[in-house]
Parts: sequence; C-alpha cells; structure tokens
Amino acid sequence: LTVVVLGLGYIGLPTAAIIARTGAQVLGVDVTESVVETVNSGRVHIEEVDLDGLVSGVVSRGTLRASTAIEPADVFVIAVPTPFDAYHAPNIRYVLDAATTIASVLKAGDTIILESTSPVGTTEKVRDLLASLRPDLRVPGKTGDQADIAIAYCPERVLPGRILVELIDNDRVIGGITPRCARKALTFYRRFVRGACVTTTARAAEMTKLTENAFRDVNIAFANELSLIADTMGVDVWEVIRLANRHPRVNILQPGPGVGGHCIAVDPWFLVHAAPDQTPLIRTAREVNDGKTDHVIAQVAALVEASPDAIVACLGLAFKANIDDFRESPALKVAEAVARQFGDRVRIVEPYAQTLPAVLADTGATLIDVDTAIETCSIMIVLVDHDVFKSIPLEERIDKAVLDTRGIWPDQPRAALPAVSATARF
Ligand code: SAJ
Repeated sequence: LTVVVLGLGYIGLPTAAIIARTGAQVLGVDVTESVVETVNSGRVHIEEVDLDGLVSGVVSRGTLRASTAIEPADVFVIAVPTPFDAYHAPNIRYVLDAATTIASVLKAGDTIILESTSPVGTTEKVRDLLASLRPDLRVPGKTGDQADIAIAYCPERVLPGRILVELIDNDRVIGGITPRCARKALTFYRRFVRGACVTTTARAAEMTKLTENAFRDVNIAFANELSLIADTMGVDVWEVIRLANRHPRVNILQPGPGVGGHCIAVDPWFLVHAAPDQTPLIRTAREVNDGKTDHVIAQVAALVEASPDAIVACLGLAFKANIDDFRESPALKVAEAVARQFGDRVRIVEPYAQTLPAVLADTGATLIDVDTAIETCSIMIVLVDHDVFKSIPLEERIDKAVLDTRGIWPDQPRAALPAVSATARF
C-alpha cells in the first residue's frame, strides 16, 4: 500500500508515522521546505509525546519520507489547516489546494480522505473540484455507484499530548460520499485503528466533528459563567462544581481563563457561520469563553494596581496543561495584557518556553523559573494547570496574593481580591 499524507502538522505527521509503522510506504507532503528536511532527517518539528522516537524509527526503516512534491499513491489523506477569515468565515483554500495537487497524480482505484475539520459540504466540494480537474475519472455520487475513485471524510479527534494513543484507540467516524466510498476508507483505517470505525455520510461526519467541539465549548462556557456568578456570590466555584458533579447526571467541566487552542475556539464558528439564525447558544458560548479572558485581565489588573511595589508572576502561557502549544492561548493573552500594562513588574514562568514569545518580547516582562518566582514574586496568577505548578505546596505560597484561574490550589486561603464587575461583554 502506498499512502500520501498532505500536511505534516500536529495531525498529519503523527498520522503519517503511524501508517508507516504498519508497513505501508508513506510520503508526507508539506509546503514548508524546513518541515520536509526535518522529517527526512528523522526528527520532528512539533512536540508530542513519543512522536520523535516513532518518526526516527519509520524514517530509518524507509517507510516514511517527506517531500514538497506529490507522487502517485493508493490512498491520499488531507490533513491541512482550515482557519477562519474575517467575520469567522471558514477558509477551505488549503483543502482545495491539496485536492488540486492530488488531481495531478490521481488514477482509477485511488481513495481520497479528508481529515481536516471542515464546514459541512466541503467533501462534496472536493469531489466537484476533482471532477472538473479530471473529467477522465468517474467521481462518486455523480454517476450512481459507478466511480473510479473513492472520497470520504474522516475527522481526526485526537487530544494534543495524547495524539499517538488516541489515533489508535479512539473510535472513528467515516463519512463516505457513497456507502462504497465509506467502506473503502474503512478498510484503510482498520490497518491502524483499534477503536470502532463507524460509517455514515460525508455531510454527517463533517457535522459530527463540529458538533463535538461545539459541545465542549458550550459546556466550558457553562463552567466559566458559573465562575463569574460564584465570584459575585462569594462562593468557591470549584467546590460547587465538585459537589454538583456528585449528582449522577451532572458532569460540569472546569472554568479557566478562557478557551484556547486551534480547535475548540475555532470550530463552533463554522456552525454559527453556516446557520447564523439557528445558533444563539453556540455563538453565546463562544462570547462567554472569550469574555472570561477579558474578565481575568481586569481581575489581574485590579490586583496588581492594589499593590504598587509587588512583582507579579504569571504562571503558564500554554493553551492548556503540560504542552508547549501557545496558539490561541488565553494564558498568553492575559500575560500579554498584564505585561503591556505593568511592564518590568511582570515575570513569566513557563517551563515549556525557552524564550519569551514575540508578543511579550518588548514589554519589559522577563522569563524566570518556578523557584525564582517563589522567591521573588508576591503576586501569583495561575493561568495554566501545568503539573509543576500544581506541585507547589501551600508553605511556599501561603504569603502570596494568588489569583488561581484554574483551581489548582484548593488549600490556598481565599484572599480578598479587589472587586471587578462580572458582566459578560455582550
Ligand atoms: N478547557 C477548560 N475547561 C475544561 C476543559 C478545557 O477551560 O474543563 C480549555 C483548555 O484549557 C483549553 C481549551 O479548553 O484552553 C481546549 O482544550 P481541550 O483539552 O478541551 O481540547 P483541545 O483543543 O486540546 O482538543 C479538542 C478535543 N475535542 C474534544 O474534546 C471534543 C480533541 O478531541 C479534538 O481532536 C481537538 O479539539 C481537535 O483537533 O478538534
């Protein structure tokens, strides 16, 4: 079996490496020359648990190669980004570019699988584009079940930090343009997926992916809204959630400084954009979660202003615990706003950063380690629940003014924080 994976990012590279481990000949195609060089030398350009060993193994065995140029293959997997433009309009240009590239080498019998998170209808657009570029091939769904190629949508659902485990163990939803397409894609996933592989239509699979991330966003928004109410009421939101979750049918998620990453803060907009009049809940959840970041910024500012000589430590920049990914990170947004306002009184503690990210570079803030923060900072703002922060015992922080946006230090005496009006921003 020969496989081409287009896009060697957080999903494409681990996927390519796992397929290569099954013995298939895999070519990873990426537009970025440096990524191709890194992979071909057996190294990785992204941090993910165990990925480096896997990639170096399959590259040295010769089952994984990378290139900027496409080659013919039996299966093509598209794993390129789908960002959004102004007004949260999804941008599927990279998906269509990938399909155009595939068209140049496509032959009868091939399977094309789209994994990128996409608006409903995108897989059909890929099919229509291939039909127009390759009129010599019969595409599925246009000519009854008589087709020369198979096209399917199969969303990735892996969690950063657990990608290699979840690629194998998670159930997969496989949406074919036709049932025959779904069956062909299913045979492919069965090579490396241990979870169940469930087949459906391409449109249902596309909507399923968006639904999963919108579900999580709405549920986090509920927790974030509770945190605002609890602050106003003088109640510990973490305790309320812990107690409420003792109910057999209640399972509330955790509040935080907002929702980050490149999936949950993005994908719900694909649904809102497609059906603006039917999505008040999903849109409001997005606004509540973004509004929580602004609320935390106001809380930190009030706290720092109240102690004019204090040095403040922002603990964490990543978008969630124990990873080095700062994309769309609410922690980074809070740190940047605080650093812009208070400059050289601000220290950043981020064990996953070697240097300060560019947005913090000219603010006067400096990067320090945890021990130095404990010694020198009297205000601590917990923005990320990294294990290393959780492990700081009460005796090392008892005398600090703490704003713990992640609830990692339940034993911290509740300081009287300066009041900030907890109104949503819409
Ligand atoms: N967060 C909270 N409270 C919580 C849970 C998360 O504030 O209780 C925050 C995190 O701190 C982070 C953001 O939400 O800022 C997103 O983190 P996450 O762990 O919920 O999700 P991601 O973005 O790492 O991965 C999600 C996953 N989707 C779901 O759980 C439904 C993953 O399975 C998807 O594959 C991934 O999006 C994706 O690529 O779409």
